[in-house]
Amino acid sequence: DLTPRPEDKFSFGLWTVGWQGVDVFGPASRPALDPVEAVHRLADLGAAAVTFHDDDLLPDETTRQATLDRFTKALADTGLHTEMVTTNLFGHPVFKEGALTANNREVRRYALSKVLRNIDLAASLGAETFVMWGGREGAEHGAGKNVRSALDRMVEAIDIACDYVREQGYTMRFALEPKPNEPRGDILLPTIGHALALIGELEHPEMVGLNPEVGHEEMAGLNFAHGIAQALWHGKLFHLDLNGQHGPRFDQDLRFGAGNLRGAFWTVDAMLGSGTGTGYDGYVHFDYKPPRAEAADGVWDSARSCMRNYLLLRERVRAFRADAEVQAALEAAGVAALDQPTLGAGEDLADVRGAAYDLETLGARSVALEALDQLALEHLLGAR
Ligand code: GLT
Ligand code: MN
Ligand code: MN
Ligand code: MN
Repeated sequence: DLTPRPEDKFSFGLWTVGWQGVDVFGPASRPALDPVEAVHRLADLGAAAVTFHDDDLLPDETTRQATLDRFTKALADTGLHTEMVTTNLFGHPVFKEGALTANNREVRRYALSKVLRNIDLAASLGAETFVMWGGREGAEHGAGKNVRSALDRMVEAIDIACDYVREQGYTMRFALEPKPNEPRGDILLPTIGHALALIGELEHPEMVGLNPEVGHEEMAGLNFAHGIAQALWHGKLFHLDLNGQHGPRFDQDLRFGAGNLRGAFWTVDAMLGSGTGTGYDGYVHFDYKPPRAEAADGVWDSARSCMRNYLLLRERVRAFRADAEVQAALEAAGVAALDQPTLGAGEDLADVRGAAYDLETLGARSVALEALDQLALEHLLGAR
């Protein structure tokens, strides 16, 4: 069934459907979208939750409480949940040279205060996840950033935020979002792997995981399905950002399913844990930008399409995994044999080193991978 339902746990950033189309070549092409309207529209389309940056919802101190009241009423009226909150540490010129890792200490302290205030807001709304995307944490110039010090300051800020959450008795977890570049020439924590390694240096690593985005990994030429499979293997896929991207170029933030469609198929397969037994059970969060050319109708068409494409791909993935011919092809490819440890119980290295290996036969063996992959393509193309 291709109707989005709350149990599908679809979620959208207010900044996605609310993007006005401002880019480096021109101003807004669409009017501002009231967050209350966004909540109602998304609920009507079948979403379960929304997410936002502090400044998306509450850009202005004088209207802060009134907006918050209208927003929480809209949530109550629709049953939508705020599952994730994040902090805008990139828009204001004060963050032009970085936020939590700016060279300027005043800026770092201001950024930290903005994060702490926003953690309180996230907790008051019951958000489970707090995302940290460091779009301005990086550099364009080789000598202008001491990378070791920047990583020290990043760890310091995350440790402080974790301590604060513990002291307040909040239950939310943090999710780091990697991105290789844009807006900075080179961003710190550019990929899933870099971010995973940083988590190992934290005081409370159990509180911190990842929020990987399809397009960001693909900008770096990486395989997103493999990236989230590894994050799952580490127990670190706390959240994710689904969208579309055509290979290494500027961040396109296409609707999910556009761009690398084959990658999207394997992404859904990895999320369902179908090849591995361990999947993702968090919110299915879309972080995309309705193209600047679209008017309001196109905004809602694209939001609807993100969910529909996910459901279509889920249907295709399930059909692929349930197909008896696919199971035979998996068998022929020996995929399950990799589950077996390389050394058997009670064996020692002499068993491995002393054995005779028939390299001729092993070198000539069938791996049967093309046949298996063609079955996946046939399912993706609707031919099976
Ligand atoms: C910004 C960025 C996204 C991040 C958001 C979280 S903001 O739109 O392009 O990838 O997920 O700060
Ligand atoms: Mn501590
Ligand atoms: Mn992006
Ligand atoms: Mn994102």
